Amino acid sequence: RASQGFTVFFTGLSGSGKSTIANALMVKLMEMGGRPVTLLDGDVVRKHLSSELGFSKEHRDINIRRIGYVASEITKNGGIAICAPIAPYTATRRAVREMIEAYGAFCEVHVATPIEECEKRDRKGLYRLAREGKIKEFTGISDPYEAPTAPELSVDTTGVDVDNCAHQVILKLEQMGLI
Ligand code: GGZ
Repeated sequence: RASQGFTVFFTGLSGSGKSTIANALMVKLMEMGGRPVTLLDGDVVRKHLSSELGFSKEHRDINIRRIGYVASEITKNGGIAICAPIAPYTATRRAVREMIEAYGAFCEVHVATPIEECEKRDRKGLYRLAREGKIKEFTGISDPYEAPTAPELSVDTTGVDVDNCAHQVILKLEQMGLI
């Protein structure tokens, strides 16, 4: 059904461009009107829903399941949820997919910007701190990132502007019959 709810779930390294693309996508979807759009961004969720959690595998999994639960409720009620956490573990992403597909569609988008590029940008200085050992368990440096093998879409932000990436997501959603 064209009016069913759905979730766009971005996954990728810190600094890969998830939040920026997610924001641009939110604006585009809001402009189209119709369903309400809710953005569940990584840092915002950590501030409001997961402030007690750290970055162990266990805590990351709890964080992602919380995001998945909220997104599944939004999806159930016919809305659009856009999630943008790192979500480094395949099994946890699969669990979230199953939770959401019970109520609507799930579009996983791998923001596959290579770590070299993310580290070169280092917009928040976190890669440097991770290299210096001042941040432990940092994804891609001292903690795993299991890249998705079959995402609905993969985008690389190297040398490509945000708007182009968000547009690729829009085209995919059209192709999936969701918008
Ligand atoms: C990864 C970390 C870490 C560690 C703090 N590893 O670029 P950012 O800053 O704004 O986004 C990252 C964010 C990751 O939170 P998520 O909730 O998306 O992670 S997960 O899905 O794994 O639960 C980064 C910052 O928090 N950050 N320490 N050790 N990223």
